[in-house]
Amino acid sequence: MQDTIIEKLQEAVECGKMKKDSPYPPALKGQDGASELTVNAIEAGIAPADILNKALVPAMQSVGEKYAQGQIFIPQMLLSANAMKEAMKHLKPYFQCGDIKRKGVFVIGTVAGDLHDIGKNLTAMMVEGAGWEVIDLGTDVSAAKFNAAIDEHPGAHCGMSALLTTTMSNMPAMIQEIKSKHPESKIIVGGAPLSERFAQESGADAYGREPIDDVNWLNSLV
Ligand code: B12
Repeated sequence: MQDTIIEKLQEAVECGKMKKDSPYPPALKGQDGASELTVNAIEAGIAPADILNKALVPAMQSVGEKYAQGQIFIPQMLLSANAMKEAMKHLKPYFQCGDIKRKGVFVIGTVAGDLHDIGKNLTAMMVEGAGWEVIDLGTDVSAAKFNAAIDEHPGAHCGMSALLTTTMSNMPAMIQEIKSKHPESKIIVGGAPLSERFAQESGADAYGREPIDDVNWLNSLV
């Protein structure tokens, strides 16, 4: 019974079924979505940490890998992330009371001067789905804002996104400013115009072409 609910919840998140009345995907019309299945799981006595770690995290891991391999595209990844968020709404109280432990804190933002946030948002949702607490600073974020967020969450790691060749050039100085105040915080950079080589030359600890790269890198730090 418990295994069936976990399996169904994982499937609902993977295929982006948010709620029973959600029209997508048509094949699951009228069936419970991530929201109802999470409630069922809690009522069936499944530990909230197991709901997260045995259903939601594997579902989002699979979604991230399928996206990186070109088997699914941005709209499907967004639907899965939204289904995951529906499930997370019911788990929130258990995070707050400490029943579910997060892996750590990840601070993310789009770099100063840059307003593009679609890739950054996707990355934030995937990292949250992997069991991290995400502090999303939004767009046009300065190094000072990153530093203030790390002050509040000591030991947090950072992610920076840039979509413009003009704003990616702000990254090296921002990374230096953050590293000089918080040498213990690791920084990953991503965004369409970036490359592994640029990340290395900027002083970042890692480069992520896809959100799943960020998830795997963060998990390797735990
Ligand atoms: C949508 C868009 C906009 C929207 C942004 C809306 C929003 N809320 O984000 C608006 C209309 C606001 C906009 C404005 C501008 N834009 Co624009 N925009 C685009 C567009 C069409 C799509 C970008 C996008 O969202 N892609 C989809 C996402 C999912 O991809 P992504 O961000 O790369 O993210 C993926 C990865 O890179 C990775 N990733 C991203 N961030 C991170 C972070 C980490 C840590 C990790 C691990 C991974 C990761 O994960 C994602 C999933 O794979 C691109 C063209 C294109 N085809 O890319 C132009 C584009 C980026 N824009 C461009 C330009 C020039 C501008 C403007 C300067 C236009 C103008 N003259 O005003 C302004 C700049 C405004 C500003 N100050 O930022 C140029 C940039 C050229 C360049 N070489 O710098 C592009 C390439 C268009 C072009 N061909 O000329 N834009």
